[in-house]
Amino acid sequence: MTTAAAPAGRLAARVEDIEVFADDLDVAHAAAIYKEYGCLVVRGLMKPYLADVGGDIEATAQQAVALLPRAEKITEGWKTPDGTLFLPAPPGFHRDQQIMVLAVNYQTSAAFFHSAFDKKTVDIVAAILGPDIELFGSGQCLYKEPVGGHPKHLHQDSAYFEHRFEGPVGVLNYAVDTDLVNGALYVVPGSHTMGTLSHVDTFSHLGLDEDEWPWERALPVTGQAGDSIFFHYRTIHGSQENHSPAPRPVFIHRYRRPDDYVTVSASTAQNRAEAEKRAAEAKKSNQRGLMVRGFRRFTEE
Ligand SMILES: O=C(O)CCC(=O)C(=O)O
Repeated sequence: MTTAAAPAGRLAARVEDIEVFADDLDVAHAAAIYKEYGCLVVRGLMKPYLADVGGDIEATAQQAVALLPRAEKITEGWKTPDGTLFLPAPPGFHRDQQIMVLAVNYQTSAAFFHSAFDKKTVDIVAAILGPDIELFGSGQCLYKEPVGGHPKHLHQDSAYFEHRFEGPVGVLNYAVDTDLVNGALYVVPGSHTMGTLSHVDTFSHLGLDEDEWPWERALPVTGQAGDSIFFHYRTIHGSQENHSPAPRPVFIHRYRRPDDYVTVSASTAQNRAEAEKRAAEAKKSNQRGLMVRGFRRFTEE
């Protein structure tokens, strides 16, 4: 449903317009929604993996907190030896630092890796990107701690990793029931066609100017544990603080064409500006991800 009355960069979509159900999946219809809106909700897609992935997430959270005394300061916050990224904690929190990106990934969790090969998930991605698909990155787990856990301001992933071609399809999966209190994902349907917008430095790294992109321009997607949200890497998205008494983790897979590659990689406005100057030097050859479907043909660079 597209209406002329929609504000710029936003199709007048309701959640029902971008939603399908894993139990009754029409792959072509799901891909058509994604192509029109730059986002797609698939209810129940990751349910089969929840118990195992959730167990690894909680074990990793405990491990990361135990490693906090050994954390080193980095540009984005603090990093513990297991690779977990911490930010300053909200006021009144019982620690000085809170978890942001938890070190659960394909190197640490077989359950997480296994879920990346989910047939229905890869079928949808293949209908979007084509028959040959590689993983981009090692999977990611964003973990909002209880009672104020970090917001992730509205942003486009392309601000962090600009690509040569179509860019990755992100699949963000709710590991717990997620609502407006504990940090539902907001998306801006239709914003994937806007190109990469200028981002500024925020508490949660690169983000859009809040005056220009207030939360009211985005559509919140509440859901149950196991629901998945597909989004184009230029689709504007973000999530607010977790004000519930329990953690709010999500786990994310990213898929791309096997010939696609990062041309600009950044986490701050300054390092983005510097990386843009080197974009033409980027090559595929040192960025080969693991194949989840199809075949990588040899190409000369
Ligand atoms: O935890 C979240 O909801 C934020 C995820 C996100 O914005 C991202 O991965 O780019």
